[in-house]
Amino acid sequence: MAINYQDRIPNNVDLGSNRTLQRALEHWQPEFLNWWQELGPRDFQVADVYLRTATSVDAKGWATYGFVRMPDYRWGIFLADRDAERKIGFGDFYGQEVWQQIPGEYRSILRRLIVTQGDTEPASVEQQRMLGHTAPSLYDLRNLFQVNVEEGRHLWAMVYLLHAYFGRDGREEAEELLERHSGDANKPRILGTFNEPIRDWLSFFMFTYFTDRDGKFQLKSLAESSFDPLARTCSFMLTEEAHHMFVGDTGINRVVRRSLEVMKELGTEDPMAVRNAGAVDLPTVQKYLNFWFSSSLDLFGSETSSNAASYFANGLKGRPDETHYEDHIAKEQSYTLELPDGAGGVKSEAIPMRNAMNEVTRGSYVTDCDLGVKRWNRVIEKAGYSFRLSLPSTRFRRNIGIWAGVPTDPTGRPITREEFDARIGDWLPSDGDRAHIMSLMQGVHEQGKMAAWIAPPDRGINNNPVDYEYVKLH
Ligand code: BYC
Repeated sequence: MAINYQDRIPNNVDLGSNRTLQRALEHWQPEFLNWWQELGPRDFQVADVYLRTATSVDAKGWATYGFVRMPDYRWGIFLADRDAERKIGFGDFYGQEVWQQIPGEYRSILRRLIVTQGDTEPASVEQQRMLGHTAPSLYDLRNLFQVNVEEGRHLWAMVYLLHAYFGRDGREEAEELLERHSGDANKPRILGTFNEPIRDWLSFFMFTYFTDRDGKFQLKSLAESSFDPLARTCSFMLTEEAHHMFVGDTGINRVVRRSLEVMKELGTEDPMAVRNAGAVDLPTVQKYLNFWFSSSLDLFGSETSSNAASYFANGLKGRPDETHYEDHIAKEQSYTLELPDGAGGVKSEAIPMRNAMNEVTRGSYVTDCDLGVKRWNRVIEKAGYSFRLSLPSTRFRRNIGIWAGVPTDPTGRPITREEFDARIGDWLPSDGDRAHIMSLMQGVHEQGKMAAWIAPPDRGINNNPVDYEYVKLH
């Protein structure tokens, strides 16, 4: 369905026919724009950026490219087309008509889910706001801004639902989405990872690989929702999300490739030599990976969760790719968890499957994360080196769930707190590692140039060359 760009707020939900809703959203719009100016990408608001904008939600028209100043980006409300035949795909209401309105008893839990999802979107823009200055090329600068404007649009997607379906409570929540800020001591963002600073591009690539991938799995779970407008919104958001993970995947690949080139040139694998030559050594890549992967694992919530069980029972939030499962009721099944036994060991416990839905989704996420690690390792192997990157155990450095605060090594073996503290610098970025990465962060804003710590991408955007002027700075 085509998107109406004549309205002040582009949309394909026939906003014009609901004057009250339209006015409420038009009231929120300037607050969003103020937030964007204050906490969006710092200092690049007058640059012309080669951005893609959705013009329809079907496969052909959703990506149209052109130069846009970010504050003029057409943020809007786009839902995937409605399937009149769609039925609830899991839980206690399996097989019934999906809901176009929210049954009263589920209002508050659904609002909490939508607010939590919505909170992450502006949070990520805030986290990344200083990165423009240190971009390794115009190609990367453009990708950063593409990610940022789309996260802004994902905020719009959730704000539309809050305004359209939750009345006054929803309007208040929409305001608060612009009042909490990443890392703010008094009003932080809701989920832990979204309060972590992103000061360098290695962290940005790790975030877009690991944290945006949490987004993928959470959106897939919500795209299964019995509340049809939420499902349709999330389905369309997923098409935009793919590019964000591509930025992370290829970004890490390019850092690794450059590291390997330097190792070849120098004839050594010595991390210090690689650093002195102005690249990122592979052990540091592993430490950043450990940090962002473990933080992103927490975003799935506790292994055993009565919230997750009731989301599943009510059909509000399912498993990603629910159709791939045989039993959509999941009432009789159990799931075996491995948890700390309180005496430095590990024990097994069977819990009802519905309570384990966070863990099920986390498991699918880990499998997906590993695909990229395998691809990066193939690059290292092809270059003739024996170093391998790997995902740490899901028990490692957890802050949420049954392994929260339990010291383990990256293989998941429980260890003492003393050993953990003594070895932390081998596993997570130390001050020295961070200082080295920061020392590499010198912006390269000249057309056709690339920072020395990262290899150029294989291809440019939308069939343009890599050295195209993706951002016109004035
Ligand atoms: N940090 O039963 P529990 C994305 C809270 S990313 C802090 O364990 P539940 C994106 C939890 O909220 C996708 N708090 O978990 C990526 C709950 O608090 P309340 C974002 C945490 O409820 C990159 C309490 O602990 N979308 O889109 O089953 C760039 C007990 O909860 C954390 C969603 O998350 C944490 N890590 O599941 C831009 C989807 N983990 O409510 C965007 C919506 C848990 O009792 N959210 N808590 O005060 C949800 O589905 C669920 O809230 C969670 C937690 C999966 C997060």
